[in-house]
Amino acid sequence: MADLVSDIWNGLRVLKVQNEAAEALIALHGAHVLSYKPAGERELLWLSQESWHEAGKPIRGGIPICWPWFGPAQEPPHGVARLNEWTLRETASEPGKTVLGFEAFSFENRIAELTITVADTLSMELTTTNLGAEDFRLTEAFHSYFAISDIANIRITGLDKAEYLDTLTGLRHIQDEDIRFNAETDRIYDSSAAECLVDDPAYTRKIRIAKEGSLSTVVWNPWIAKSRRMPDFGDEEYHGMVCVETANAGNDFRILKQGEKHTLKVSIGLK
Ligand code: TA6
Repeated sequence: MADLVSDIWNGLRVLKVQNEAAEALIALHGAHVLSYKPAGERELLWLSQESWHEAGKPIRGGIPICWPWFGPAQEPPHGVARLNEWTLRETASEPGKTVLGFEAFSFENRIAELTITVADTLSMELTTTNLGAEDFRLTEAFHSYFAISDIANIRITGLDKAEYLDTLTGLRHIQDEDIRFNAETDRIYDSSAAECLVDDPAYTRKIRIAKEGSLSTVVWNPWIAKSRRMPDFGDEEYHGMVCVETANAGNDFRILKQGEKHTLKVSIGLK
């Protein structure tokens, strides 16, 4: 059975992966994972009903690739990788595993090479190489949006006692216990290699987010006012999503000298 077919989704060229372990949908626009569903389980990722689906604009939801910078400090926010078309270079299949390798994406003197593995976990590896003569300060993230029963019902575990920057106030704090949500939350935990769980009792599941090459995790829910300010985000959609982003952000930036590489890896699955 062909485990990989091309299709069109909201006018975008997509790759549909279906194997014994899972199914996934990946747009070539931004090499953007839109959906990941382990066999017999409900969808793990969240997509906005108001998302844009066009060149030059980011898809709202799934796993945007923020590269070669993270955050709004530079234009466009979260870099250029998620705004451009990527090219599939090769695939490899075995029972319960489909591996997709993409052509290098280049921007100025840096390249990003991406591999996505769809199996009983979803893995993504992004390797940056600095081809320039100057040192390069890399920030990046897999900006993962997870589908949840309700933001009031869930908690994020794994970051207890971790230090974080509250980007809403600019103040730094130490996390006390699990992360729960009762307001806009936008935090960069930038000194932890820990794996996190999205613990969702109402969905009787725990989504596990493990990582390599990262000491930072970004946790975000826009809550009410910010949801209303975003044209590509429904006013009430904040109830059903949470971002747990696998990053090199905040104080966890990486300096790549000429010829140096850095790989950021995330593995997402059910505990
Ligand atoms: O997730 C962290 C964050 O930087 C938030 O501040 C918020 O802006 C979010 O990313 C979404 O950014 P975007 O550019 O995709 O609207």
